[in-house]
Amino acid sequence: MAGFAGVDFMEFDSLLNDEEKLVRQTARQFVDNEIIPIIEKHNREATFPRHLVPQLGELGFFGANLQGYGCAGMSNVAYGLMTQELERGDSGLRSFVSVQGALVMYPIHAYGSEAQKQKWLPALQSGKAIGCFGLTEPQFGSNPGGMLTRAVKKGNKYVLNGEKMWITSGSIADVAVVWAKCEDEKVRGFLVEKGTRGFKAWDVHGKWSLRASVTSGLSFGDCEIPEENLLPGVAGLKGPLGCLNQARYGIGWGALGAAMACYDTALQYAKTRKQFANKPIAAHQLVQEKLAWMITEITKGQLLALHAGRLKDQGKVHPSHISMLKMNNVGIALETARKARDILGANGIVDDYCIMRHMNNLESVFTYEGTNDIHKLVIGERITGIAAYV
Ligand code: TGC
Ligand code: FAD
Repeated sequence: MAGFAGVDFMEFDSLLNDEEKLVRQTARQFVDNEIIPIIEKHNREATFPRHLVPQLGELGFFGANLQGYGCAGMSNVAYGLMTQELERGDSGLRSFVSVQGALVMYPIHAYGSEAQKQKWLPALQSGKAIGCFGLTEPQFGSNPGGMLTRAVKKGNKYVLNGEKMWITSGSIADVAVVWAKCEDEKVRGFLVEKGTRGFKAWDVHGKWSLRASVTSGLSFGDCEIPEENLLPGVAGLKGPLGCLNQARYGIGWGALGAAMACYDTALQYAKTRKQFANKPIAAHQLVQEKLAWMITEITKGQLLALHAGRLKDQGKVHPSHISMLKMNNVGIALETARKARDILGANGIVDDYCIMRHMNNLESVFTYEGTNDIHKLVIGERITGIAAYV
């Protein structure tokens, strides 16, 4: 079967260089050959396709836009095109790659000691080690500054107590980047290794979204963390929020991949499904309106992502730009999935087609990494100078 040909209504590809196209092609083939054939089974059985982790490492997809320590050092645009293709396969796979690179490798790279970088970055890059990022708590999601998890210094150790919730890859992680408040009320990051006494991880079951991804709760009961496992380079909420910029950027591209998969499926279906006068449903104006809406929003989303990526490569991107990217592209992807599901009629609800899986996944993507409304408030704060969270 021919692989995915891409969605390019307005010569978007003319804006990409050869390296960017090559990275996209590599990710595209990987998704077509390794993810699409197995993903519905994993989604149905709620299992994470862990066997793909070493291959993702070999392809250089973990921490792909970081420099050194075995990382691929690709541009942010190439990185974005890679996450776009992965999410065309499944948001869960893209999520795994986002967490590993943007939320675990990035903080070690940006805030870690040289010893921490040497110990963890090559292992995480290759997929020999898996990481997770613990910021959210049962009572504090959108407002992580309220966190209850505490780290108290005792001699050359920190004693960690608290709970984290909704943590991607939590129970399969070798290392957890955990954010906790210290005695000076500042938030700091700790590398909590698997097997640390008092550290427990369990999985969330019954999810109707991101079923091919591991989502966990973590608890810390008097966990003794050696002081060399503190991330020394940052104190304050800007530490974890700085990591979120990296991950939200990848999601902004990734959501386009899910939207493209839904649009492409709906377009092919509409051209062959016949109703009334033996005409394909694509011949009806109301169906064309939906398809025209989708391709317009995907095209606008591509241009937004590309511009944010170019700004990021030049060191000029602002967190509020990334909020706009994440908010807009996830929003239009979810709406694309809903319209595409409608075009498939009853066939849209079964997993012979990818649409309902993407739609359900995108409900999580809409919420995590800052809910859609939180990103509106970030943009509102940037343009008015007034924070409206409280
Ligand atoms: P606020 O007072 O505004 O800021 C505190 C300090 O942080 C700085 N800051 C940032 N720094 C870097 N990047 C950003 N995006 C930043 N936003 C703020 C700020 O300058 C300040 O620094 P300083 O030096 O003055 O202390 O903080 P606030 O408590 O009012 O919160 C603002 C708000 C609501 C925007 C923030 O809390 C927020 O973004 N909330 C959403 C939480 C969230 O996104 N959680 C995600 C958890 S991880 C996840 O979901 C992973 S999903 C996994 C996957 O991809 O599969
Ligand atoms: P809440 O903060 O309770 O928000 C509920 C509703 O209230 C939302 O509509 C929100 O927009 C609205 N709201 C909140 N505050 C305001 C306000 N000031 N003004 C207006 N409306 C407001 N977290 C991690 O730390 N690591 C992970 O790896 C991770 N992975 C995840 C994986 C999945 C599958 C999911 C679903 C979540 C994951 N999360 C992770 C958690 C995620 O970041 C949070 O769910 C998210 O930040 C929202 O928090 P909440 O669910 O507590 O919702």
